[in-house]
Amino acid sequence: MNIMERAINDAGLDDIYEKVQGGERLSMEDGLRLFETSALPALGFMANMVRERFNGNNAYYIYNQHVNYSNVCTNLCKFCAFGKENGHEKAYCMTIEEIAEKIRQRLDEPIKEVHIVGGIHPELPYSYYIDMLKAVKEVRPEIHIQAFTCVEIAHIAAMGSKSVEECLEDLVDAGLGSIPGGGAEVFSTRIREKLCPDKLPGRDWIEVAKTAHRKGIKSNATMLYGHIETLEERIEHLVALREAQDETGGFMCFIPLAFHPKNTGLDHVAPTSGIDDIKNIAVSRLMLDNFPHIKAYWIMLGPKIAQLALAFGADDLDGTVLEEKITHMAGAETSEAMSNREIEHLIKGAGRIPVERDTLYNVIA
Ligand code: V47
Repeated sequence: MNIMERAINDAGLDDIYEKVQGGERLSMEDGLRLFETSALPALGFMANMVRERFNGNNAYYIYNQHVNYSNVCTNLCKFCAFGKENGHEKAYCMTIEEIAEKIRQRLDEPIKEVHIVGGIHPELPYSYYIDMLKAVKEVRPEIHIQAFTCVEIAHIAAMGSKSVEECLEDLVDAGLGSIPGGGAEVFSTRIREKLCPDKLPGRDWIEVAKTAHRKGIKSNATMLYGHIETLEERIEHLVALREAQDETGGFMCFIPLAFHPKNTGLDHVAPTSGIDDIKNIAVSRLMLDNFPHIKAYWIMLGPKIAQLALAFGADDLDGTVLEEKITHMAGAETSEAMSNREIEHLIKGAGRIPVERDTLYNVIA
């Protein structure tokens, strides 16, 4: 028995280790035991095995830009500091020309992806979203647009009195490339009733994602952790994603999102601990045996925890991000952007190979 196997044995996790070695699927109960263990090196060793099985020594990043077109939102989720009621003094909504200008301003940078999300705006017409995508493509035809969470897509479809299928077809025709992972939060109805009763229910979020996948549109998935959710609810969320992925195979990447309490309706909640951040990465890697990538989103984790996460199951750091708003409104102290050089420095410091990718994980030569 080597030293890591001894640590796994001491933690009483041999049966899980056997499954991990054999590529066998972990049960909900296994997942719970992994969250409950304090044997972090043992957990990390197993998560790293799976990480290297999927992605070797590579750690991915992307040169991307974020655009948050509007913070007007009818959902007003308790955990969110970004969304504002229509008419609120801090509410804003960019015009199509302002969005195009954001893209134009960075034409001299080798940006590969624009990540566009906003709130659930009660008035913007269907044409706004279509015109936005067209305008971005007109300014920068080669850019990949990753836009609109599953929650926004359900809303946009409703605004246009279209089915989700029809809406997705129109969005793709206008330039949509893929769908980001936001809006998933925690699928539990208990959590949604307490924190975001007006938001698209969890099962509908999954339906929109699966509909997109069936149309050949790839997407990501997230889980917002560190507020009032139980460990069981986290595991149920992961298993629901795993089942959806079994059906469609359309998810590229899972991103555990660390809750930031400042300026939210949950500002009494303590920020997540480094240990919990790392556990979420490792347990996700072990439970989501059909997801190719696990992302450590440095904006929410901070660069140091994100770097550590590369040894505990994560293989992706997201990217330059340029102008993030959602986490910064909730008190994030990270910078709003990082250069490729800084990201590569973090990755090399973790003993991994930095690999610049596009949205669909094609390697940029
Ligand atoms: O859906 C809201 C979360 C999400 C807070 O797909 C908060 O690659 C922490 O989904 N503290 C939007 N999180 C961001 C997102 C994302 C980010 C980066 C990459 C990708 C991807 C997706 O942010 C929301 C919500 O779950 N959020 N408020 C908060 N106070």
